[in-house]
Amino acid sequence: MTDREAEKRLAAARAVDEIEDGMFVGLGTGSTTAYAIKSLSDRIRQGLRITAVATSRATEMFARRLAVPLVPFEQFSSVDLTIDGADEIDCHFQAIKGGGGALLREKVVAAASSRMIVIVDACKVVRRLGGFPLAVEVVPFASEFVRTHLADLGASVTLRSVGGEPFITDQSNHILDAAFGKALRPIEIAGAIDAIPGVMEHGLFLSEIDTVVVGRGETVEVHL
Ligand code: ABF
Repeated sequence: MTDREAEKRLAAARAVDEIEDGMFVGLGTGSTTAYAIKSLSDRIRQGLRITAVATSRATEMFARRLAVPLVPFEQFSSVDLTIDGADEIDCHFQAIKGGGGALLREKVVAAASSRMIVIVDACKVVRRLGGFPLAVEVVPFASEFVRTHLADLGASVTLRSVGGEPFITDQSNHILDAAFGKALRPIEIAGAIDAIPGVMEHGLFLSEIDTVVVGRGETVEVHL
């Protein structure tokens, strides 16, 4: 196991320790959260009683394979505790998420959560956001319109594709990856993107995160 994978696993296990019997748990998307779901599955086999909601079809399939009891989020408006990853996170608990393409459901579940824990390996912690491209989910009808407006905001924009075809989200939308670089001013850019018609969601999480758990070497840091 690489150092990074070991760090992810450490952070994931420490976050799962925060889950209490009877909780309604939000499950994020990505490889770090996959470690958390495996750890949660072990706890469930040992008697922990929870129900969970998945933030993507990929997470839903993975969690079902591990016998994590899931319910459809459509019937709920609040979650006790969500555990999810991030692509970048800074000391203000502001993050760029969306590398995995699940940012819309991730943000809804994060906003519905009484407590949101982000779990990362050490290299995800940055002084300034922007090194990682910001994912923007758009309705296909508005893809070029939004691309143009993102470029006007100073980003280098690419339509996310897989095998030469546009990546399709769980909501049947497209994703534009907007590389703003370290000049990114998160609050200003988030407001500007929210104002562009056709945008469904973006990967700036500026107020949802309560706790950051960082795997660093052989240690784990919990930042409240
Ligand atoms: C998800 O976790 C995404 O928002 C983010 O892109 C991803 C990070 O993936 P990984 O944990 O595999 O680095 O929440």
